[in-house]
Amino acid sequence: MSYLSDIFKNFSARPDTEDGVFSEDEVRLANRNSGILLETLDHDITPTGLHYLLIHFDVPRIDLTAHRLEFGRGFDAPYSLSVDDIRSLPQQTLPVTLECAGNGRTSLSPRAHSMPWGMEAVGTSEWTGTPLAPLIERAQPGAGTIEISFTGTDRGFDKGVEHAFGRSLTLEQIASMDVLLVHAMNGQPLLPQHGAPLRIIVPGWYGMASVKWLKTIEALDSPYQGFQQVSTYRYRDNKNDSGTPVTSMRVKSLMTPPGIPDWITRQRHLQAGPVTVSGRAWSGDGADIVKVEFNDSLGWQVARLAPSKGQYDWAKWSIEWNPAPGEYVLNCRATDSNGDTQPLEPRWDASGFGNNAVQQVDVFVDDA
Ligand SMILES: Nc1nc2c(c(=O)[nH]1)N[C@H]1C(S)=C(S)[C@@H](COP(=O)(O)O)O[C@H]1N2
Ligand SMILES: [Mo]
Repeated sequence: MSYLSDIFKNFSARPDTEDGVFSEDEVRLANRNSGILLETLDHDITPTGLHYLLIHFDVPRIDLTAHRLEFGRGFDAPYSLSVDDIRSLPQQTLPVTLECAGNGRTSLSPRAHSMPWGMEAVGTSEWTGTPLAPLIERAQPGAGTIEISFTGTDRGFDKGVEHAFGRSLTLEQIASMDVLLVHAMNGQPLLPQHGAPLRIIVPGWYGMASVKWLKTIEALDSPYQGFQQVSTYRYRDNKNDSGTPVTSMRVKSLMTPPGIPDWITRQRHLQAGPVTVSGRAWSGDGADIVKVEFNDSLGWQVARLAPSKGQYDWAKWSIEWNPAPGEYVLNCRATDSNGDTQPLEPRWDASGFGNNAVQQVDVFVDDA
């Protein structure tokens, strides 16, 4: 390692946590990675430009016609496919809700020094592509294969370690989770920021598994050692913990904040009288949402639930609310078919992953 590389690695060292005011690093990340606007939660399918973004390094510049997906090392029958080849395979379109594992990070104290998500890192798209499992079978994973790795075109440094963004899944996970190799989002070719020309979608898992700008698929006979799996996406009580892997999305719900906002604080204002409050609820592992409750600080009430379009996308909930003038803190809380319910308080995590605590919306209600 050269002298200059060592200096770079020290320079790129970062504090583990932050409290209070946002650091320059966090503000810079927030300007690059946008979240959904909560007032647009009502769309079953999030309009493409409103889908959240999480890009660790740079959006790579890829020649879309020359790009080939390689089924390489570890396969007995390696081959490669162009985007057109993939378009000519059997096609499937799946509505899938994606959420970033770091969503809700800023409500932890202290918070991890990373992308400062409030609660907006979620969205639902109709993803079109071809099922991944048959393509892997065709490449014939070598004897002793235990995992398949997925590597993107993007490279960068994290904690001084240079790597390409990558993740792995077991063969069983690929088959049982309907993993799709996709080239289109909401009927249009993938946009550069969402992984053009190819990505995978891993329904039910937090977004980090859905590798964008996919370039290489390999068959491994020992556990994958990629940085984003071994060193990043793990639940930990402290940074020295080896932790447990971050996988499926925890049960969660959000509401469209009712009324009209204050420009800067986003606090809500509305007039007394009946109003419909609505929002979304989702969970991982294909679990269904079985209940959503709403609380205007006077007690929990069960909301109406409309079924989702598919197995892996969010459900819509709604409830009539008829507030008297006053100041309210509104909450919503979902329960899934595994019997898991959102906690009232976040559980702390060293990296700020998996915070599914209930949302709080401050509302001021005036005389009609
Ligand atoms: N190659 C690559 N894939 C990636 C990422 C990345 O930085 N590089 N970010 C991951 C994370 S953490 C999330 S939450 C999702 C976000 O997908 P989106 O930006 O299309 O919403 O992409 C995942 N796939
Ligand atoms: Mo993420």
